Amino acid sequence: MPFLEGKRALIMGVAGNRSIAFGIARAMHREGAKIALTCQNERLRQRVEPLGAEVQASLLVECDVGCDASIDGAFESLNNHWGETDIVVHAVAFAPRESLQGDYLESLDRKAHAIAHDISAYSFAAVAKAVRPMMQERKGSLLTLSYLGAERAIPNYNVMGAAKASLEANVRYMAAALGPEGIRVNAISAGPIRTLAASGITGFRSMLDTAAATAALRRNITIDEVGNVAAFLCSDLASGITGEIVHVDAGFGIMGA
Ligand code: NAD
Ligand code: 0WE
Repeated sequence: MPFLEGKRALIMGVAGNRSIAFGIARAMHREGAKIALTCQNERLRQRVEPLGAEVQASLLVECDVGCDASIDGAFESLNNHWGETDIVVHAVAFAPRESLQGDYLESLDRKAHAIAHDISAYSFAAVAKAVRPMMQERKGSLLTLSYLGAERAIPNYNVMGAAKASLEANVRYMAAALGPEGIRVNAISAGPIRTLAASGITGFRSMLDTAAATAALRRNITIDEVGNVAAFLCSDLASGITGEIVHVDAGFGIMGA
């Protein structure tokens, strides 16, 4: 019995077939959810359209979360499309590339800090605000993606670590604010995966190798493993879980050395 039958899920952050958001869309589709997607811009739309077809997405709308009007426009489209919504997945992050390498303080500036927090943390709460009226009486569920760099100082992750810490605090405050309406808010803290966002990060290959060598399960994780946990967390099977950060990292984060 598929466990997301009758649920409507909006998934934000598909950029290609390796995107974590795409793994989540596939798992949710398999479990019977109806899927709508957002992509960042016109340019990505071409790449995302065929992926949308794979998960029978009934809507693909552009949404740049750095822009209030774009968020409003996307959720207006969603409201016109199917109105009430059960699930929103936020799989979006960005910091200027120069800030993701070298000494934290050397590469830090006010603008990079603001952008990282705006796109990677604030946007999750902004999206929650936009979808809130569409989730009334629907036992809604919101999910975002974090990384261990929120909790530990990971070389080169730099300002994204601060932004992910903010994102995880947002999960708790949002869960507290939306709990009385029956809306749950959680995050998956995923281990490293080679996606578009990871390509071009200096030393990513060796990071993957180290993670695989150290993790309790002695391997890395896949977008499908993240997708399965995401589908569970956004389903009624997880009705008692909110404000939680679930690690899907093959047991890397629990190791002491
Ligand atoms: P990805 O490149 O496939 O996805 C990142 C998405 O963010 C893209 O779709 C991109 O278009 C979108 N985005 C960036 N700026 C945006 C904006 N202004 N408006 C709208 N969308 C915007 O990479 P991914 O690894 O699948 O990343 C998804 C999430 O998973 C991110 O939050 C990332 O931090 C998180 N994460 C990734 C890893 C990893 O190792 N890949 C590990 C843990 C967590
Ligand atoms: O959250 C992320 C990466 C998010 C990301 C990626 C980019 C690359 C392109 C944010 N902004 C940008 N900006 C760009 O211009 N991850 C969890 C993957 C990741 O990124 C790292 C990692 C890991 C893991 C960067 C340094 C060290 C480790």
